[in-house]
Amino acid sequence: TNTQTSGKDASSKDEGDLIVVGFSQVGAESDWRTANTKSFQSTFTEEAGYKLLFDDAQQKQENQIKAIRNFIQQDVDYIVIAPVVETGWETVLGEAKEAGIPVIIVDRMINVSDDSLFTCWVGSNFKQEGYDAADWLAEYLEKQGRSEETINIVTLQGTIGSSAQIGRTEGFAEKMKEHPNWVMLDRQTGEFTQSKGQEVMESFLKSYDDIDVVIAENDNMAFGAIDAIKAAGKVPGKDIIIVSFDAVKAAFEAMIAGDMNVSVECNPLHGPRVAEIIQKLEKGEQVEKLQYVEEGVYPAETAAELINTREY
Ligand code: GZL
Repeated sequence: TNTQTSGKDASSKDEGDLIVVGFSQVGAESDWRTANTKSFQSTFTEEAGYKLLFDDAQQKQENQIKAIRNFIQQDVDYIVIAPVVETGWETVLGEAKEAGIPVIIVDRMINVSDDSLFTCWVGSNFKQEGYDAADWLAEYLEKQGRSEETINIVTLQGTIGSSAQIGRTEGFAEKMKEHPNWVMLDRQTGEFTQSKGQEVMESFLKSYDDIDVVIAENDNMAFGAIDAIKAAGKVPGKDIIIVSFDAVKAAFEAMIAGDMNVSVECNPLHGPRVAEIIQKLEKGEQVEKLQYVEEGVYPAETAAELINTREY
């Protein structure tokens, strides 16, 4: 009879049976990113049959490329990438293809000429999020009887060249054409971080004394803007409307406090979605190339009732 020689109980897997997943994560710049990382770490466990190799690139593409090369060296079974920006991936993805390692893109998108360089992508429709933010603002101003008034807007952009920044900026800009009374005073990147968001908002407040709306392309930059607005003696959520993206728990707290007016959801819980894709690929099944997740818009009046339903 073949007795269990490894000393492990029958349920635990030998190293060899685990599916090895190399995950190149953007960084740890925001609450959204933290939730996204937790989603992967809680999904790709040994109990579930995986070995997760995790790399935090500190928002630098060259670190992501190094990590991907490392995963290729280790001959992982799958490479998952949350790309910090859309361009500059052809070479390293060509190396992964050469090595016969499937690549799954998650969250932001990549811009490549040859889409055989990745198996599939799962993430958000960032342009739609930009549209949703503009539509919410139009409705809010209408309710305030300010549809014809000149509305001065500034935008705290995300990391320039990331799909989230491109989509949100372009989506909002397209909708602005429907509102000739809306003026975009300035747009500058706050790198999706709270500290940079505060710094840029401080400079906007010094340059413009009549800002009506801040579009913050993520909640952490909105939190920084809120602090800067308070420090300037103005009331966020009232003197200056705060429109944000991500809808993380702290955004619901800010809306309950009256500091933020709306947050457009961007769902970070991609771990289970990527695991489902890998399980299909393991069985040799086809997977859809582009997989968009559903999202909502959360205005302040919904915050109190919804905050306890939020997972992140
Ligand atoms: C969006 C994601 C963005 C979030 C930011 O899917 O790429 O990156 O909106 C995060 O909070 O930094």
